[in-house]
Amino acid sequence: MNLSRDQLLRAYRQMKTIREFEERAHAEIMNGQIAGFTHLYTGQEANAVGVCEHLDHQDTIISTHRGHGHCIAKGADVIGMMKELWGSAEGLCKGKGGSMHVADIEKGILGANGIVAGGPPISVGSALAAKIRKNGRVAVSFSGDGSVNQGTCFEAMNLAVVLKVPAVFVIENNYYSEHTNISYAVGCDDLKARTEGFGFPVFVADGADFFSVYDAAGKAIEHARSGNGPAGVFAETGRFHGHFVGDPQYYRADGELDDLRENSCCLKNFRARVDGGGVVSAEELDAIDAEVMALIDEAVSAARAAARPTAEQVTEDVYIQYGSA
Ligand SMILES: Cc1ncc(C[n+]2csc(CCOP(=O)(O)OP(=O)(O)O)c2C)c(N)n1
Ligand SMILES: [Mg+2]
Repeated sequence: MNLSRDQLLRAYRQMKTIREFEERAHAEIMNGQIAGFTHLYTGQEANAVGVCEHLDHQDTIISTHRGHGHCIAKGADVIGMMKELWGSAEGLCKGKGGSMHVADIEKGILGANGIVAGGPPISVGSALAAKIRKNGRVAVSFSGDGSVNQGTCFEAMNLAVVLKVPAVFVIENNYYSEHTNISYAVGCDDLKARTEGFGFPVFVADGADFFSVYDAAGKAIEHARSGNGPAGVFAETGRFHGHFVGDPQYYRADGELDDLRENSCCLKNFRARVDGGGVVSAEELDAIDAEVMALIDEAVSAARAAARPTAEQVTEDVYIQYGSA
């Protein structure tokens, strides 16, 4: 695959940053330091990074309730995000969004989104804006296996084809919608085929493998950017934590989580893939690990020390102008 050394190092750093952001957020929530409801993305990092490495700040993404990874992959400031989780006035959204509503319009991050399948229709709007303005941008929505049973998702996919807009629908199949397995919740055996039934190509990826996602996403994004209308990416993936932090996960099979961490870890897979290739060394990846850990420590210290919003600030920014994004 045609990836430069810098691109490889950057992709690994992004995945590692998401992993450690999530693991630390998990620990801080369990310690009672972060309030609110949180869904962790750990295990799915290759999907966010494999897609967003094809995008720049002009392109847009719309995320989900499990959105930290998508936002970091798209370039959100990690310290600002940690402050946001802490509910600080210095957070990316002044502490008013929290985990499920991180957004950064300047970076093309139209927001995490607590409504399952709320993202695909927004991405069609953003893609329509790109088509009208002829600016070559694409609009990506991330959503889960649970989202593809929602009417909003069907409507968005159909409308994207009808309008022939540069929308890319990334479906992350982690096999669960809350606690319900896909085998119970989805009425057909082939979600890819069902999605293609709307009339656009869908590229399948192994969501534990950055290179697989990067390849599939590259084809989908190229298709959309070239004016051919929407495309999809369908990634098989696994989440290492529960649906939400605190989920006892009684619905998991014995050994399922251990197996996921052992055999479906994108960081391990990345290391195995580049090992011995002579382009990136294990020592360089170790150095990145250390830098990421230092960044996450810095983010937590900064979040702990950051100012809380005042009572007067509660009514500020209730309505906001989003500019041209
Ligand atoms: C419209 C809507 N219905 C139900 C919910 C409750 N809910 C929150 S997350 C979730 C499951 C989503 O599953 P999936 O799309 O597979 O994403 P994942 O949690 O696996 O990342 C549900 C049903 C919601 N937030 N919005
Ligand atoms: Mg799911």
